[in-house]
Amino acid sequence: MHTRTRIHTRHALIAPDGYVPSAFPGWFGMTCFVLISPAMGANFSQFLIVIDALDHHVGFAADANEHVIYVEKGDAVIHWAHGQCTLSDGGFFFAPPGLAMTAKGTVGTRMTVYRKVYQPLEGYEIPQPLWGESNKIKAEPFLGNPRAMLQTLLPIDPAFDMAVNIFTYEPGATLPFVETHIMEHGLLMLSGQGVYRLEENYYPVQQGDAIWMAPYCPQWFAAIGDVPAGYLYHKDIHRLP
Ligand code: UGY
Ligand code: MN
Repeated sequence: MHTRTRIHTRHALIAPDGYVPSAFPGWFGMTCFVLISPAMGANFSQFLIVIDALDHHVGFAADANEHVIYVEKGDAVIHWAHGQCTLSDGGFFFAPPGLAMTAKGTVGTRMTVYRKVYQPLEGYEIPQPLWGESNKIKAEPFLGNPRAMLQTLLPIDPAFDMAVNIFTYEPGATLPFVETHIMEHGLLMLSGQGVYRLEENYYPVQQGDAIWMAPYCPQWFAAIGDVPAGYLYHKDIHRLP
């Protein structure tokens, strides 16, 4: 038997061939895979939720965690005490800490959720709920390379302690150097394929794979194949260590 999944102390590649769902009280009609979590040493969690039935429930209580929901495919309606919004393919929602919410989707909807304890910043209000569509967010060349385009989904504002970005590479494009940084990443391959360097390892990766990069995990990516390689990732930002 074989799996591409690798779990190390400073990084992990989690391939769909090994996914096993979790059960949570009150959640039904969906499948939830906790792909990354503090149980592996991360400072955040990354869930993949797939809606299986018309009658389903996915809910998050009001606690110290902020959440970002990204709809990879399908439709989702997010409800909270004072509002609601509808997301479709590429839609995203930011829920500040203290916001209880539910997500209702059509059958087959795939959502990624980032969940992390929010770190307040003196002098700044906790951000309000916010949502948008990634296909309306301008892509910028990464460090001047128009073949490696970056979209920044959340506002660049010190009140946010998390960035959620989409990186899209033309085949053959690469990260320009092996990055080593304090910021942690949780990543989902949205399209295409490539080779991810994590510490001293080079992994073939493809659509559907998730990756955890702990702080200071040396990282590099090269896109290969016939179609652009895209990934969604989160990054902790704007707070002194
Ligand atoms: O934002 C980043 O740190 C990004 N360049 N890292 C990555 O794609 N692995
Ligand atoms: Mn990085």
